[in-house]
Amino acid sequence: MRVAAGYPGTPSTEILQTLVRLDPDRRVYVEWSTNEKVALDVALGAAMGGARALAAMKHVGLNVAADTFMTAAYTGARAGLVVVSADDPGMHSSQNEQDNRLFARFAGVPLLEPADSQEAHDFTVLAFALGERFDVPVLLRSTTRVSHARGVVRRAEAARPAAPRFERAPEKFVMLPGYARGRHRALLERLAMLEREAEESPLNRIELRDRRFGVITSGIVYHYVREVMPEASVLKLGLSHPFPAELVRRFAAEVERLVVVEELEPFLEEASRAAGVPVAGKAYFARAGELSPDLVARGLERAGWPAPAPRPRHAAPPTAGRPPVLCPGCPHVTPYLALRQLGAVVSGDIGCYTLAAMEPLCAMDTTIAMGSSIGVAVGLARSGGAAGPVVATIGDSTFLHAGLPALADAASNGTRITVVILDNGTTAMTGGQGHPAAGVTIRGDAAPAVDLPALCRALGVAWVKVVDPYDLAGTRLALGEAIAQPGVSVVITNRPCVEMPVKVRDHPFTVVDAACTACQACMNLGCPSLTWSGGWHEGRRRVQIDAATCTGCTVCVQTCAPGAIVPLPGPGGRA
Ligand SMILES: Cc1ncc(C[n+]2csc(CCOP(=O)(O)OP(=O)(O)O)c2C)c(N)n1
Repeated sequence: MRVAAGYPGTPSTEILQTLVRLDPDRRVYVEWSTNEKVALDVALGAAMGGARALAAMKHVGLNVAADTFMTAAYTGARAGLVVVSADDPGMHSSQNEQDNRLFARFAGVPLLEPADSQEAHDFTVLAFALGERFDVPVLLRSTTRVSHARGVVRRAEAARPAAPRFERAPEKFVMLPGYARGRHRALLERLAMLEREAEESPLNRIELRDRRFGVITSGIVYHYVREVMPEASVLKLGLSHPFPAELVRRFAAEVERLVVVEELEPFLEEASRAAGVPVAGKAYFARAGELSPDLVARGLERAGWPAPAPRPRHAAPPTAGRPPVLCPGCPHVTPYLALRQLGAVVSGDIGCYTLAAMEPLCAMDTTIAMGSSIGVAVGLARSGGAAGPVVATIGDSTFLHAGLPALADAASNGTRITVVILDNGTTAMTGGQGHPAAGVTIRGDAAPAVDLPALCRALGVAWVKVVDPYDLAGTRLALGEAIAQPGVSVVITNRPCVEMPVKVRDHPFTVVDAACTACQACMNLGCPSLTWSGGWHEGRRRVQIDAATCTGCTVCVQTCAPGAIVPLPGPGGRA
């Protein structure tokens, strides 16, 4: 492989980060792209140029890249092109749990479903070869449990692909209707050939054991089935689209009773039925959420199979429920505090700052998809139904990913909204990856950085202001001014993420217990360094600061009317 591109997103982020770690000699060109569509375009262009390429993204990223993906299935490429979709059943860290196996069927490309770390490696190697044999992009679909598993992996010899060479072939690469019609027919012919491949592929294997019980499954769920009912016969599908209908019919004829066990959509189940095998699956297993060995065992029981033996349990010590919180000193807090005070209707976006929707800030009214905040704000403003000023809040990475077209839309149509760009210089939510305004590449090299205020002006915004979010009054003032503008206004915050590149720390603060009037105004910040002290004042609890985690951002000091919050005396303190 010569080129790899992606946009961070759990559980896919580690793919490119690990690639960089394993490739210190820089034999592969690796980039964080501005968004997933750009990543897929980069990978497709590289493959057209004859270089093996990979594009990695989380499942919802494929929605962003879908425009390219659907047509790349027509063009194919010269060299292998692998698209990795890291799905997230159970929504551990996602806004939905769509099943991207359906994308393979939709686009008409082969689908590989690894079940563990070794298969993730082996299937990727095979995907390049398969893609080259059939001149087609290959979708490699993982799920959180596979993506985040660790295991010993035997690495294959790196292939020595032919020297890259771009050859002009407009009828293949220029998708004008006249050429695209031919390519659509080519895609369908290719699918018919791939169907034969799926019937014979060693990735699809029948494991005959007790013939009374047969399971059709794929991915991590294969291991769950093996764990809870090791005696069952299994048809394990690794190349599950195109569907090996004949193989499934053969398996069905070998076993007495048959169920499909799969997470999310009835993808294999419907295909089995279409192949004339009257099989059930979702009658026993939920269509929403992640499966587990326990849930598989219970589903098999529901199907009337002999109850699988109880599994040994590792008794986990009870833990207190802890909602996710913004970090101590997080610069995202004050704009939301101010927006609540200003009575704004806030359309939010996706990033750490989405936590502003939760207690105690409770300052976000909508969150949909990356970049949606600005378009949704336009719609809310145009609806005439918003009771206050309409404000979109969006992180710097998200703004560059999908916010630019919407801001140009708002500016060119003169819609009265305010956009707050929470510029912390990084993609914090996914672990601190660079982006085009961060000035750093995935390999840590310095890079030119987009000038966000200049960019907003270039998009047609006349009123742009940069504020220090650690200045509570200044932030409130700027936001007040912004929402008074007749058209689009933009406020950009300018403090770095407290975790980047190393933990930002200043002198910690402390609360003078006797001076604390227990007004609890500081508690509105939701800062994890602020906790209840043992002291009381007029029936209310006083507050204390955990000096070990306080970053010294001073925001709580600014909320404290009696002036009870002071620098911690002593070494490292200010007094
Ligand atoms: C289409 C899509 N791609 C990727 C993600 C994963 N993701 C969630 S938030 C986010 C960006 C966060 O960065 P930023 O907007 O700068 O906010 P921060 O977390 O730094 O506050 C990413 C990449 C996603 N949810 N959807």
